Amino acid sequence: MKNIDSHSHVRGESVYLDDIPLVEGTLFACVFDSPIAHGKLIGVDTTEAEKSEGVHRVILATDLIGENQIGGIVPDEPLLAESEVHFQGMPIAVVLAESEELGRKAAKKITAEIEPLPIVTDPRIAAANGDLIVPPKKFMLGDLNTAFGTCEYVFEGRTEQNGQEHLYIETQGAYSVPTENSGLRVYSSTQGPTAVQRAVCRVTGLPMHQVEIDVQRLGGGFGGKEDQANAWAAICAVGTQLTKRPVKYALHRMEDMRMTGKRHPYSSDYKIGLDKDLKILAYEATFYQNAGASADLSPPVLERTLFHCSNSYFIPNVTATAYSCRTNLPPNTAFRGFGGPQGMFVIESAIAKAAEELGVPASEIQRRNLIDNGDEFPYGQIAESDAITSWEQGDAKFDFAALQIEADDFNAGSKYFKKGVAMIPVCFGISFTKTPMNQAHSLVHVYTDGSVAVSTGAVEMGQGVNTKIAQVAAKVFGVPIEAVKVHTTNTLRIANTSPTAASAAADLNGRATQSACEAIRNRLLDVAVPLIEAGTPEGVTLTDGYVHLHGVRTSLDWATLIMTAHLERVNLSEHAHYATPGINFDWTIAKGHPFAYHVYGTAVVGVTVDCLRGRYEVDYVKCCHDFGMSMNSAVDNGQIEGGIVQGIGWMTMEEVVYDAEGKLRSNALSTYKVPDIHSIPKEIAILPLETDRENLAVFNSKAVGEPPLMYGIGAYFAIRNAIKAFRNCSPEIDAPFTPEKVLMNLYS
Ligand code: MTE
Ligand code: LUZ
Ligand code: MOS
Repeated sequence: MKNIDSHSHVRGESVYLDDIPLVEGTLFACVFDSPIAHGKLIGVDTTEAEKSEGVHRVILATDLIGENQIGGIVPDEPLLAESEVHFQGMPIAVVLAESEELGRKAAKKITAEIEPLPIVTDPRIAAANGDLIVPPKKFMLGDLNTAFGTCEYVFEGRTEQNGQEHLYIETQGAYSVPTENSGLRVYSSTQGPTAVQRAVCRVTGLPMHQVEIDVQRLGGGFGGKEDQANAWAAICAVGTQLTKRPVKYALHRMEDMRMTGKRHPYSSDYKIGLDKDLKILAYEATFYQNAGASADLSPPVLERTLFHCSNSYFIPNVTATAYSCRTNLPPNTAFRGFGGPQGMFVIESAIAKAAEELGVPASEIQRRNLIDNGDEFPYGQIAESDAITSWEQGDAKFDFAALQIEADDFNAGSKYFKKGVAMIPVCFGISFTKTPMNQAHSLVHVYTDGSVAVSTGAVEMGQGVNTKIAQVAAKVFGVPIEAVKVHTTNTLRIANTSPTAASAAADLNGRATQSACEAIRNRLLDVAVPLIEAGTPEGVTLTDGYVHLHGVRTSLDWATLIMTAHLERVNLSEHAHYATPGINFDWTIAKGHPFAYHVYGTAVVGVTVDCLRGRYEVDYVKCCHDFGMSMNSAVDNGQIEGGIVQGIGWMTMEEVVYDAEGKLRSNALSTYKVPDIHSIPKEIAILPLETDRENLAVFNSKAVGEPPLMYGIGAYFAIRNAIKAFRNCSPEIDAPFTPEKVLMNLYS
């Protein structure tokens, strides 16, 4: 089944924030942001801006009626700078003008007097200065020190990983409209309507019942709108509160790139110990996360780095320590994988290094250490593992050894083009690691014509969650998908939402929808029983728009059943709640069972490097991926393809560059290169892993949003292997592998 949005997308009829018709009197906001990464804010001069054509008013921190604070986890993030600026791009003032253009013109006329303070952009320097966002976090399993003593081989090293710009096609934005008695309706391009509602309430001082947040869909979020949509909605809301007029702000691309945070760069140390059979006995990792100037979501991102520090491997003795380091960069934030990819990259680096030193293929070490059923993760959860099955089924289908031989043969006959192959197993935990976030609601109405309206807390951002939710309702009611409409995500219909994140939106909101629909269905079956003279509901089902008895279609159709139920005064609406059972985590001992389940997979990545130019192509990514039982393979395969390409982009060509002054140099699409149609893998092959294990996913269809991104890590090591095929060397592990870096490694 196709994504239900396909038709309106290709016709340009899908509604995004910028398509919402404007109310008369709308003002347009534009932010004046800090030109300096760190300093004391002495004064802001807005006189010229206020005199500028079309300007209605300029807002400063001192104008706020509520609190000047939007930090969701740690209260360390003012909406508008008050006494200090912490990063280039930090909002200082907001111009409200009669048009977008006039607002931007006026914002340029604002000046700020800032007394410079020292700028730190390196997380290790921040850590050395003791400038941490939260106290360090640690995971421990077994006894590391004793274990290292028993190892045959021990290797140590350091890795660097850079950030990643989300580059959602739709930039950040919001539109705030006054409602009666000082209320607000805010349209926001957010993954977290409730997060936006909280931020708006905090800065305006309004109670949450006065503020409605509405989200139709996003032109992509990728984690960048889990928390960082809040500021723009808060700015619009403050504007409306102070002027009683609607206020809109849709960021330009360069504003968005400059002012918003990205994936966290990490600098990490590792130490890995193996026995003579290449079993990893001990692993120590220390992660320095570059958090940026305020906490944002850095603490849970840091935690997920620890949760995934051993990727798909069982290692009996692990100590992993993670530091969230405060620097003068825009606050870094959620990005597909949420710190997991960063943790996995380091263990993969350690394995690559060990393999290189020992002169064995990395795949030998990878294969021998895959986590098995009953093994323990460093955080105490016991694995129900498909790591080995995904490797074996992938091998049976794609023949990993043959792919390596093919590359070796090619390399033997080619001087300036070299092929590299790398394996990348992936294991990703599904659930918010903060247990209370794993809950959702669904509101289902069946109207008297038989059509069905569903509202949930899930936000559609291209990942197809609305399609899956419509499928759930259509399946439970036995009606065609066209009979179901999934409505906007709205805080008046669905309260206290968790953000659409952690790949869990379809699971949480889908299961809430399933139980709402089942409650209505059970009432409908009671209505149907006497009509079809069934005696009991036993054997009565709803399928294909008809009531069936023991699988045989009766003459009672869906529309008649609904009308009859209504006339009998049976409730045709339901509001259901779902909370993932059986999960918990205790940070005082750093142990628990945080994940409903894990998603497993194994990919093989092949690349060809042009050793004269440093350029490369990804020839293929072939994966055996654990979907559980996919409820929509078109949507799920799309997620795999998109995730892989995004992961490869992060590992290869995408390069976020800040200079020593904390200024973003890669601040536009001319200086920040993302994969395009020419640089995507020539082949992506997806083999569904066949298992029939029960899990907590909706209809056993496992979460798919984030895990495939990590297959992209294979591209990094495949390129590294190709370089090593050209020249006997040991390239530093410093991602991304841009063509420039490849060229340097080929010749220096
Ligand atoms: N796919 C598209 N097209 N656009 C997106 O913004 N976000 C990803 C993933 N796939 C994203 C996407 C991220 S970061 C997450 S957490 C999941 O979708 C969220 O949606 P889900 O929980 O419904 O999988
Ligand atoms: N967001 C979050 C996430 O708040 N908690 C998580 O565990 C998480 N995991 C992945 C992506 N976003
Ligand atoms: Mo995704 S990083 O959980 O929004």
